[in-house]
Amino acid sequence: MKTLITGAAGFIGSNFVHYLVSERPDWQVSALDVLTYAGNFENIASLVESGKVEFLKIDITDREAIEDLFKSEQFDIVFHFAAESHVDRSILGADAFVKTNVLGTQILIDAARAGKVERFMHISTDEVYGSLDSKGRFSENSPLNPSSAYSASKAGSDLLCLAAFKTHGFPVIVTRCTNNYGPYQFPEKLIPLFITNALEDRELPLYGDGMNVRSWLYVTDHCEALVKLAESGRVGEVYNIGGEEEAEVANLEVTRLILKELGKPEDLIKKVADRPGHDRRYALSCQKIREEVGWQPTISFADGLKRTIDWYLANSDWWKRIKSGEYLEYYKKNYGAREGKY
Ligand code: NAD
Ligand code: TDX
Repeated sequence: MKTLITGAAGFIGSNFVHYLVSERPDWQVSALDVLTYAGNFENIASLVESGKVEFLKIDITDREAIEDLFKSEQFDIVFHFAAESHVDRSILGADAFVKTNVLGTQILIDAARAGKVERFMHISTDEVYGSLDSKGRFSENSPLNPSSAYSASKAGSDLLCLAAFKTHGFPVIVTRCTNNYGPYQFPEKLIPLFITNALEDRELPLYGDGMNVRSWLYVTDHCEALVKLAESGRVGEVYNIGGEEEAEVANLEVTRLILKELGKPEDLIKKVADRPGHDRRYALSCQKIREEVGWQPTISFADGLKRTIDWYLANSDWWKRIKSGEYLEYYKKNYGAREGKY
């Protein structure tokens, strides 16, 4: 099986590359990434250097380069992770989100269709459904109601994939997953940001009242779901992928668990001005994937959080290198104006 993974040097993409090499050793893996601020070649360097994985530095919005790739190599499956992925950055400026997430996805669809791929796995997000209050959960049939330019651009890309199925029979599966966490996550997202800030005895900037709820899924559980769906999911369908009810946790509680595990004081928590358009709660019904492909999460939130904290403790060189240069400029832009505003 010849497999192309886009966004392979990012958080979920790089975990997926490691997962495939270990769980499907007979698959040939090509890892594509343009290496934006969020892409880190180091995440997959050992596999590329040992010859297990081919690395392709290509921008998915470069139509000519993407078309040439699909003409020169015959891929059976594409796992499409490449995206601009951070909500706060989409609030500061949306152009890159529209370009990569919408146009980049269409360019890949066109090239993959011409290249006659057998499966195109489009990795999307629960954020396309918008926000819930304290009750209920979204199913695959819930209407799309995104709140940020990030989630609107992901919703747009989902619709382009489903349109390509209806118009051309393009063999696509759209997956919508809840919040992932685990090793190699860029320290702009809640869990790695708060672990690394706490380790540096810096404040943890909690948005609003801290009672927004996310449903957390350990990244290897997501990887397993994607492989199972590629192997036995139905094309033209959408599948939700999510954590168990015990993994639906308010941000304040996540923050307290991190501080407790690290033995750090709660006065590091600083409530700051809220994220504009901040979705209150996400929760998914995952009956479809459970019944059709027999997948369910295997790692509890308590266990996953401990593993994640241990990884950041053991890999301080990795995150300390990231938390410099461009990162510090972004941090000032996103958090500077929030100081003391809540
Ligand atoms: P990430 O930001 O860590 O990684 C994205 C990767 O895509 C980076 O390596 C980046 O260099 C690459 N990339 C960006 N623009 C590109 C371009 N134009 N051409 C080629 N490569 C490009 O993101 P992530 O958290 O790993 O998310 C991966 C995918 O999963 C995204 O599509 C995201 O919407 C989706 N998703 C993420 C989560 C989550 O909790 N992180 C949850 C559900 C769905
Ligand atoms: O500094 C912070 N303070 C804070 O209170 C940050 C970065 C976040 N938060 C809150 C906002 C959210 O309620 O924590 C929660 C999680 O925030 P993020 O880590 O930014 O994730 P979220 O906005 O929920 O989106 C994530 O899950 C769905 C990913 O970034 C998306 O790529 C994915 O689609």
